[in-house]
Amino acid sequence: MEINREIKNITSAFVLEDNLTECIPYGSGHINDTYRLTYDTGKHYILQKMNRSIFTKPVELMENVSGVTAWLKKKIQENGGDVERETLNLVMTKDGLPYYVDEDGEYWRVYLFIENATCYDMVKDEEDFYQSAVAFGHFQRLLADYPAETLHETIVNFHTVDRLDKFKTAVEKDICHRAADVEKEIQFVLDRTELAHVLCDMQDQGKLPLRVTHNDTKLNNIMIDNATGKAICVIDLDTVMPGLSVNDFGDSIRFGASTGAEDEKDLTKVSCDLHLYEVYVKGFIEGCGGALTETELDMLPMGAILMTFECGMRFLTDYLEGDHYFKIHREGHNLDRCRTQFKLVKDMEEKLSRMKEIVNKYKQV
Ligand code: ADP
Ligand code: GN1
Ligand code: MG
Repeated sequence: MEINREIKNITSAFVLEDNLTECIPYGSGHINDTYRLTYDTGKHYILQKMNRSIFTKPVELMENVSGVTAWLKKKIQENGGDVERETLNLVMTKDGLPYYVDEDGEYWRVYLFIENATCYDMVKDEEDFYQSAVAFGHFQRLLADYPAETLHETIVNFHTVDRLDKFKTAVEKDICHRAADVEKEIQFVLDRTELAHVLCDMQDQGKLPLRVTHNDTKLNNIMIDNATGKAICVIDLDTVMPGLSVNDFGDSIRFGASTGAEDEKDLTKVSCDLHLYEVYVKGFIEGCGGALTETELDMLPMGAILMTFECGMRFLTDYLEGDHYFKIHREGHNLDRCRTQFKLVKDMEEKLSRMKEIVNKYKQV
């Protein structure tokens, strides 16, 4: 990407080196615009334009990210770890802020680049998946005593039954006239409206504790060290909010224990791999180090089903509304994504008792 005046202006607002030689789009996230900066010293940074239509409270969001990364830094230091690789590190602006607002009102931030580490979009080696499980579990544990009440709810009702209401509205409005073509998928949701209530009800009844959660625990939000194969850093902290541990577990299973990509068109390739599920259960429970309650452990399989259902419903809602939320790279991309999620839900519903047995096996260790 040509280093245009806009990028030069933005980067010069931050405390960075002088001679920027390259700025290229980077990664495969659905939400933010991410770039890798290279300076003539060879040093890299991550530059991100935060998605303003999704993150409507960017200042609060950056307060969350600053608070959580400072907390993690302290814990990593206490444990003798490498603070520049084991957590995200924000680069400040020359005005001492963790973000820069450009002339158009867009919010930008810069992170130190974590070198010699990779984010994987699919499980190629089950050890990577195990590592991501330990890392997300460990993230839970390190933040178990973080004052969760000081975190802002940056996206209100992120995992609640409100998602179902939004879906129903999208079907009723049908602004793109797409509903008639996806009757089967719509019915799939309507057949499971009770499912959408299960975890919210338990939370309301105080059966599941509120925790600091990541809310986007995909395998590609973990950086794996190229040399050691160990998960070193949990990234993408935009959705860190108070929430449920079972949702964090569930999102990892939805993405990483699937035998197909999130947008696979050939649904015969998509199912929940129980071996990978077991690998993750083991790693997550180990990483949490006893931080989860008995009920949380019992609800892990339900978390996997529900998060997959919710994500499929979100993809379908976005398809019906004209693909304004998730970035798409082809016609019908969100519908393809929805279909993989519903295929997984169905498969997990059939495998539920086995999924429970697997949790029981590790919870007794
Ligand atoms: P999105 O919310 O759009 O998914 P992410 O914050 O996950 O954005 O970043 C997108 C990609 O950029 C990641 O998958 C990863 O490959 C890369 N990335 C993000 N932060 C860093 C970092 N600090 N060091 C190296 N690569 C990073
Ligand atoms: C989005 O930014 P990314 O690609 O890591 C989304 C998640 C979804 C995910 C589906 C803020 O995550 O909630 O689960 O896509 N992030 C937001 O792949 O909505
Ligand atoms: Mg990401």
